[in-house]
Amino acid sequence: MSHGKQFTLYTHVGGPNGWKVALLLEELGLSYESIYLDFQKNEQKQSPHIDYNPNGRIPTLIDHKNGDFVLWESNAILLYLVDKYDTEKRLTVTDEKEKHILNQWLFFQASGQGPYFGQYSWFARYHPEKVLSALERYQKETQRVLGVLDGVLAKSPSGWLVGGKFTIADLSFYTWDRAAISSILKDVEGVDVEKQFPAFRAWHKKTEARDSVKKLTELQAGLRTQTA
Ligand SMILES: N[C@@H](CCC(=O)N[C@@H](CS)C(=O)NCC(=O)O)C(=O)O
Repeated sequence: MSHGKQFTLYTHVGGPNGWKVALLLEELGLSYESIYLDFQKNEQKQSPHIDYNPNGRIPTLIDHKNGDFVLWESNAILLYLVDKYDTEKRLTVTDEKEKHILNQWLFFQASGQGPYFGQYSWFARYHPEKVLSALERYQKETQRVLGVLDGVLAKSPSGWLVGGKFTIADLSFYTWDRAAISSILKDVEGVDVEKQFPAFRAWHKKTEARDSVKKLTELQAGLRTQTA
């Protein structure tokens, strides 16, 4: 076991998918050590990380109290953690239909939100050429996804996605939504997230106010200044 912590989390200072897992570990009060990989050095594609995760992308989690069990894909990790360690089922649901709805949101996040928001970041920061049509496509797709969430949340009496409470479904969207607000849609002419997607914005703010989120946002800001 590494330094007596139950989990090792391979992650990245800026990567939204890694912070999702850290947030749930915080929510569940589980102990973990984060190893921040350097993407500039391509550490995610090298040993030791690649030995655990053949996909070479973060996050990867190792559970030392469960025979050094290794898991990757952030939403698979969220499901594992609530299944095994959320004994009171605080952050998940138990009703059969609601379980499927929770999965629906996790799949939508992993296929419809993360990749599109992530592709925007790739074209904005790393792609060698400036491809305006690609940037516009991903900005439009980001707005479309926020519209889907806003429509559903506006009709939800609790203001949460499933089960009438905050669950891993809500948590799974948070970190990429933060990127949408602070970066992807920030300076887009004619776009006002607050006005266009009020139910989405209210939902995002409720998550933002959680202790786990406040703690890790502060930690991330500190790490960013160290690595800047
Ligand atoms: N579907 C995966 C996506 C993982 C992913 O794209 N991670 C990004 C960081 S947020 C990454 O490792 N990028 C580095 C690379 O592609 O080499 C998940 O949810 O875990």
